Amino acid sequence: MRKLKIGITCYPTVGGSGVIATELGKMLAERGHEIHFITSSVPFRLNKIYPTVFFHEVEVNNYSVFQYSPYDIALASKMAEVIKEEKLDILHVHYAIPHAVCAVLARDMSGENIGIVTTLHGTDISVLGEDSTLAQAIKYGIDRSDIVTTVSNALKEETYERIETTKPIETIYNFVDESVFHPINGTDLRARFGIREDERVLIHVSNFRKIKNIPHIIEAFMKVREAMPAKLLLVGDGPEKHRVTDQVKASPYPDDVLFLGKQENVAELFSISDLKLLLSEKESFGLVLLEAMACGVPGIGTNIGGIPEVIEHGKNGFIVELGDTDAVARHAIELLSDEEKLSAFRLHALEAVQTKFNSESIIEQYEKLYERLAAVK
Ligand code: GMT
Repeated sequence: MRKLKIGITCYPTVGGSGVIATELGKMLAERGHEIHFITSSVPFRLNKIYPTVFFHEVEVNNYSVFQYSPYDIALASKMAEVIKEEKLDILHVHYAIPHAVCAVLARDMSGENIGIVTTLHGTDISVLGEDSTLAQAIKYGIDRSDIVTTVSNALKEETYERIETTKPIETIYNFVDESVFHPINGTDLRARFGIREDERVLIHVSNFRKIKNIPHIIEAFMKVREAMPAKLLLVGDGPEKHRVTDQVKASPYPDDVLFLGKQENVAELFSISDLKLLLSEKESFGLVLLEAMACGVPGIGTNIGGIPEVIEHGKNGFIVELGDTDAVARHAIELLSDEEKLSAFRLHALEAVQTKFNSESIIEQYEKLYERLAAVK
């Protein structure tokens, strides 16, 4: 296909949407496209130099008359500048608010007929879509984009339920960089954390927000711990941390829960784990589940949003109803006490990453969208 100049905007410092946008940009650059990140800071996963990846910083004017600094206007102006100066073919924005709206404004400002692709990631619909002050702006961003994608079919359905739009929406699943997320052998991490040979390791990685339901994870883990020696690794930080710490202190096995805080090399932590838990009440996809699966770790997740599209129940993990910590514990104990079954689940998890969520085929799906759009622009 012809090599394109693609602008990418995302939240550069946190969250799965920023991770996907950055990994997408890196992989597109490796396939010969020219990538222009238009963001407020260098995306945190952009940790290597690529000759065809450029960063354009959005700077916000803090003029004293502003009660609130106008980030959205600054972003749209920067987008318009980059569209014109770099002669972009496509602007791909991740997360509807404010990015899709800014992209539409930037197209107008630049006077160029640039193609806009908007990828919805989850909370931009499931949380912000509930807010009446934002719903119209989300609809506007969706309707005025040329192509809209979601990261799961569940999110597509939810978008139609919450936002009054008839815009065709396409699902393109998330992916991981398989050169980073793969089983890492020979690590002495288990020993360094004081995890004994006979102990099973369960892991949860998140931003510790309320919707992640970490209290259910602790509850389920304690039930597993009753039945077998095990440790729970809690990776991440966020608003629920204090509540969770108190819950663990009051639990029967406080020493078996390890708070690791924010970590960079989560692939190493997944690689010493046997089971990933994600018991969220909202989750459009659950990228962390896929990261764990890529390291050969099956997951237990709630029957919520896109989670059942990632975990195949009874094959590479289990799906449970929200709040049913007995079911989580039952499935976990069943799996963790059967070495043969656990190995089969591990293999199926790896297989799903290589097939359904294969990064190359997912990048190709995005390329096909860009190609389609560039042809009519
Ligand atoms: O909720 C998060 O963990 C962050 C959030 C974000 O906007 O970065 O994640 C959303 O996008 C991810 C990448 O597409 C998805 O894997 C997460 O499931 C989704 N979070 C929610 O829907 C709550």
